[in-house]
Amino acid sequence: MKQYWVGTSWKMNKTLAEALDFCEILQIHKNNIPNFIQPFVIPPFTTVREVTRQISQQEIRCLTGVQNMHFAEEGAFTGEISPRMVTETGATLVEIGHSERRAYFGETDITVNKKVHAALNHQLRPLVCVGDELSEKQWGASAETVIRQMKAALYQVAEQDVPKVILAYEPVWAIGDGGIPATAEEAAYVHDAMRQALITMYGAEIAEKVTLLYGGSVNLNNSLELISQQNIDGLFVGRSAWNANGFCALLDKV
Ligand code: G2H
Repeated sequence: MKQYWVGTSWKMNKTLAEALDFCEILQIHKNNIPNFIQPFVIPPFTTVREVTRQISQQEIRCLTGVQNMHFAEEGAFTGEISPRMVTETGATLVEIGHSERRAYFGETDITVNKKVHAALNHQLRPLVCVGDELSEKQWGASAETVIRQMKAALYQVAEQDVPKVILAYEPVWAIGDGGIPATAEEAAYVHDAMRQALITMYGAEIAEKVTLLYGGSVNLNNSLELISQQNIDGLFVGRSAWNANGFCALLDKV
């Protein structure tokens, strides 16, 4: 049976107490999570270790990840976190290249690719975000933009490692307050193009194993239609899932 991924990045939200409250509600809900869903939570660095510990202790079938990571092993990189530090938290996913990091923190296609390699070298699964700007959508260049970012992220990744990389299509125009969620048709169009590009690059067998998520203003009203699209393998949710009951409601709906 196909596995659907449904997860949330908390972005820069939640104190430790708030993070633990979230875990408590998730624990109450854990037996309702169907086997065909792989939930995941991506807290800030300050709470990821404790969240991972709680999830494991309470035997909740949920993965955790971090929102960023440096590609270097160690060194004079003030404010950064290394791959080994991430591994030590117990998290197994590394979000890379979110549009907020590309826009505000100088993330580029090149640093995204370096981080993908660093994550794989440390047995962490990269969750790479790609997305078109509104202008690129208006030019009719959504698919080209996303495929270019995807190719850069996967540059020189060994074929056997490609299925370990999770790709999230997050249109920049759909993200956050004021974002307009992509319609199921718009999302499907780009996801189909991504899958087709992966087939051309690696062949159908590998391409079909790559998990393609959609993110950007996902909510209870649009989640089912989005995830029903053939090449959408899951949802990456922000605001609608920051509240634990909201997250659980989304898990229930899929
Ligand atoms: C996009 C998304 C989280 P939101 O960044 O993946 O956030 O659902 O709040 O648009």
